[in-house]
Amino acid sequence: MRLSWDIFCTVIDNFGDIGVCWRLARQLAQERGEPVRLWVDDLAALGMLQTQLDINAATQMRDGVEIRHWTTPFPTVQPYQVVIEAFACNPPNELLTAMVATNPKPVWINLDYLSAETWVEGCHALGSRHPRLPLTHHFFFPGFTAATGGLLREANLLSERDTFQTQGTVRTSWLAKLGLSAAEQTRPLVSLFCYDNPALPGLLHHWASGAPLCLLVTHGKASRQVEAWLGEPFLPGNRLQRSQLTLFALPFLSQPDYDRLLWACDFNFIRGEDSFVRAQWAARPMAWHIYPQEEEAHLPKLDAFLVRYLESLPDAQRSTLTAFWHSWNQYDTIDTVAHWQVLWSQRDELATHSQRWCKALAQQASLMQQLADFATAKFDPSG
Ligand code: TRH
Repeated sequence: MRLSWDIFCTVIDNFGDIGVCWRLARQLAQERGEPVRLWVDDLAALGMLQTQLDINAATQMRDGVEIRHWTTPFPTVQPYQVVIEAFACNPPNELLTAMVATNPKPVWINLDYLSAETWVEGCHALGSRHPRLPLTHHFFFPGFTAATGGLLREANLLSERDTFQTQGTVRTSWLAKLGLSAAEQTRPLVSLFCYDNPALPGLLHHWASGAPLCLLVTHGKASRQVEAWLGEPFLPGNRLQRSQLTLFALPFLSQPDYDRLLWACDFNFIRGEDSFVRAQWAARPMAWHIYPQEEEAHLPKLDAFLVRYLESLPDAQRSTLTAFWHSWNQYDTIDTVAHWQVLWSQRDELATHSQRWCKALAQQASLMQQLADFATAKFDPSG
């Protein structure tokens, strides 16, 4: 069935909310060829991901998606057949009123945050009646198991990654465009995307005093921390050397180029939600800096993922990765380096594991496909 989609996104902070929404919107438009309107309250944040965006335009088409600035009061529009509110952002009342008046009624879905916790399976796809209006909204949870909504994955993502990773010249020329010399490309490459992390200086110091390594530092919080450690300007395009450690300051990359960065590196530090998923599709070892929440509510979420992710590994590697992820997320300035050393000595086994994990995840239908199947099943053409 052909559908049309309204996606609502408020930008809380960082790039994760809009990163997920923009990726989903593009995939729906490009792979299903269906009308998609993306309503976002902060066009500047989307402008970081889509550099051609006119951040002053109320309406514009980009990559097959109609991008609308979500303003108050909300304009009069006819709702599309599926209304997705990302991360419980509350669609405007004017739209809800229009949904009530629309026949057949749109399918209303709350796309939630990603979590590996087991309760997610019990809540995925449940409906909840609006307290006043004759509308039901459905909770849709991304996840890692068949009882969840799966993960965003474009149809050609893994074949493009394979070409990049196996045909040496594709990777080589992409890294050369980034500014890496042929010699630098042969060194272990590590990408860094993280929140403020007091454990980072110790790692930088360790890398500088160890074997050659190239650190590709993403623009923003990561590059600012590296700059503070270096004690000199570290601006996009800069390359600085500290003993054996080469540090590259990256510009903010497009989402497709950020994927290539993950595919190119031997190890990826990632954070939040979207880069965390993309690192799993990169099939390379990774360390996740989970989005910190009050009262450490994020730590059980971290462990829930570790349990699933490491289930098939022997005890030794399981405890290696767990120890490093814990120390990285608990800002342990003493043990992080020691745990890294053990982890790095097991990087080949961890690389094999990342590939196995990625293959297993790819058996699931993508989040977009599952959303489309769900919306089709819920849409009642008779009203
Ligand atoms: O930016 P984040 O920290 O987003 C977070 C999380 O999503 C968190 O769960 C949420 O509650 C909070 O936002 C509000 O990390 P995340 O999720 O990885 O999103 C980053 C996006 O930015 C992702 O789509 C990848 C993209 N990106 C680029 O396109 N280019 C880049 O150079 C970099 C570093 C990232």
